[in-house]
Amino acid sequence: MERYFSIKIRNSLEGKHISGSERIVKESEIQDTINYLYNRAKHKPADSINIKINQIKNPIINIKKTLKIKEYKFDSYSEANRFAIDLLNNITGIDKLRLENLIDLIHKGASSDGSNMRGAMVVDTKGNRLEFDKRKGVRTTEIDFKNREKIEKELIKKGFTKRTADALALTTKNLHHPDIIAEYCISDEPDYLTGYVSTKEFYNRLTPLKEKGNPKGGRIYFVKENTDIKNLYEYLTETPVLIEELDFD
Ligand code: PML
Repeated sequence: MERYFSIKIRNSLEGKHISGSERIVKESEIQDTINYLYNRAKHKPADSINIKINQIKNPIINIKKTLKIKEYKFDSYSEANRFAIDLLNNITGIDKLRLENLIDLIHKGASSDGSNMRGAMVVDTKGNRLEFDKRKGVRTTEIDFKNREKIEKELIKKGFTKRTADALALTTKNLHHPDIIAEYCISDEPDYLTGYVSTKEFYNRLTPLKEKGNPKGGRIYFVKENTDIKNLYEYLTETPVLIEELDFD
């Protein structure tokens, strides 16, 4: 049986993270994948490009379909956030003021020094934050599409972006966990204004969900009360997941 490898690329400038991505591929695809990722990375203003290749040892979970994409357009980011808060209030039961405060933190830089958290906040249905480290949060990794090229082409043909592909894969993995019931996300790219609220069934893509020019961004994972946080971290950071297809009605 062919072995699978995780390939992670990380670009930084003067010690500061700029961007990164990851792939899960068969051994025979490693060389092409590295070439592809390097060719993409070399146009960025980085002074360090780090490529890490590790054999996947944990059993891979295969998910048949992504969440279903639904699109919503708004006149302003405040209107979109009100919609997001209503949706999250319905699903989590957290009161709207608490949701507003949590979302506001993401828009202002949720780490203690006002910068972006590298990972996501984790919030239970009582509105309490559960991250082990509140400056860093938790990062979902070990995730890819089985046939990424085909999926990206399909998404781009329908007017979506490569960022959509990455975000859709990541949030599909998140929502597959029985304790995660919703996710809120805005990009940390100042001019990428589309964000999303995911639920167990839908990837609700909201435009604009942030103010133009704002370099702050991040994610909130909403979880059930009494979630085993250690088990959740293990799933998000160590369990490899491959997704097979997009789900379009
Ligand atoms: C989309 O285009 O569907 C939203 C993608 C959100 C991207 C978040 C990020 O930049 O990490």
